[in-house]
Amino acid sequence: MLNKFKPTFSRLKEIFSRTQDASLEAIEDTLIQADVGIKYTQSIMQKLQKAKGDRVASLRQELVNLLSIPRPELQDTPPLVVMVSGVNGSGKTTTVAKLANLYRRQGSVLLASGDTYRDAAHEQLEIWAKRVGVEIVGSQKGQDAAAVVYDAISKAMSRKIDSVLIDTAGRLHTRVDLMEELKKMVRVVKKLKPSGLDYNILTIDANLGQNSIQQARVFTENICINGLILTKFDGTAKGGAIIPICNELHLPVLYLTVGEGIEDIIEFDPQGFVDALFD
Ligand SMILES: Nc1nc2c(ncn2[C@@H]2O[C@H](COP(=O)(O)OP(=O)(O)O)[C@@H](O)[C@H]2O)c(=O)[nH]1
Ligand SMILES: [Mg+2]
Repeated sequence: MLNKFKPTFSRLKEIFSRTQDASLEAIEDTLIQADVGIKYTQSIMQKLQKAKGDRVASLRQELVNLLSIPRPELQDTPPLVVMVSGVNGSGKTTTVAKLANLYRRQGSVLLASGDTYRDAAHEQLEIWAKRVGVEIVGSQKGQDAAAVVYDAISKAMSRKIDSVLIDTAGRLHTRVDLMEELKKMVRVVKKLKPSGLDYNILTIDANLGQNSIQQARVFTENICINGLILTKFDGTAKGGAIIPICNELHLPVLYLTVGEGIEDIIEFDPQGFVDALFD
């Protein structure tokens, strides 16, 4: 995994390379510049002021602690159902394709085209489905997205497909009707699979930094999101916001995405992440 990090988030790494002189001021500057935010920077600095021994080692340990939020426990009731939601352009469709490519290595995958708002949304997902080599339950613009979810899960159950990945329409948190649609999609999953969604994922564009937290809250308050994927991590210098984001939302980061290609997704591991920032 470390190698995969190397060509990416160069800007964040550049910021963290400044901790090498390890003065408290340099560390504090680094954290603020990386968008760790005042609250978490202060709590880290307090720990470091008390810490004995290697200061950078203490910093690394503190970062790992802050990033270690438990992942959802999965029930073994196939099919595995994953839904991906988030605001427009946050990378939902691309992320669904990347996940499909990962899951395909473990079993059969069915995509559900739950974006019934945008023109050609289905076509975009279909191109990915072909490229990855998985099946897709399509939709037409204006169709009820919950009906698409119903069709996909029924099909997966009757054909014993291992996992269903649901793409959704981008929505601003302020659109109440669209939030209701997401809730309905969650309910439909429960109708067919009483344990509900296994992963209810929110994609967050890492370039937004801490500004994403308010938007994200509206999703987490409406539908029980149980994991985050931070997208576009390749281009951001605000990647330190991962700390306030996951701690304020009390949600684990499951993956980072680091490019537009199908392989540009990294399973998130706190220790590996912190090691990559410093090495
Ligand atoms: N650099 C970069 N671009 C990405 C990443 N993920 C998605 N994108 C791009 O962001 C744009 C929006 O992605 P899309 O999946 O269509 O977003 P959606 O509207 O949420 O479905 C597209 O141009 C993607 O290629 C990423 O990890 N890194
Ligand atoms: Mg999309």
